[in-house]
Amino acid sequence: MTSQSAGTADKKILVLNGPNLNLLGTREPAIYGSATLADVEQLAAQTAKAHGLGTTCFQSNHEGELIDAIHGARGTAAGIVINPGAYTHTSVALRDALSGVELPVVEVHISNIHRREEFRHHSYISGIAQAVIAGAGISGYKFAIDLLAEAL
Ligand code: DHK
Repeated sequence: MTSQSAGTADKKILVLNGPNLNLLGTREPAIYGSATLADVEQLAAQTAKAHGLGTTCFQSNHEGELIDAIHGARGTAAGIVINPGAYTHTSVALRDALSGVELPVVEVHISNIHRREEFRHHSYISGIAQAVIAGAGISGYKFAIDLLAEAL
């Protein structure tokens, strides 16, 4: 679990990373690259700052903790960037939490999930996301924040 904050409370983007993304940098680098979670969070903070926004970054390997973080975004964040990891393909609860807080959501995947195993092709999150970015590496987080900033 990590967290990082910058910027004013009313103009924050919540950047959420799900299970196993704490292993970025060492986990299957041929698929996920060599950047670490700290690199991702720094990129997100820098991108947001360039738009006059702040970030709150959170990673968890536990579904309930991610849901609690989403609930906490209501009234404290202007939008959510989420890489739900494997919960993408399994979690109705995460989808319900995201639609429940009524904030714009951009779903990010470092890898192109559509070029991988069949079980990764379906996302429970995409149906409630404003946009889905997959296969752009960690730049996907930057693109997601650029998009949210444009919409805000
Ligand atoms: C990350 C994971 O941990 C996988 O479970 C997803 C996603 C893909 C990614 O590409 O960032 O299937």
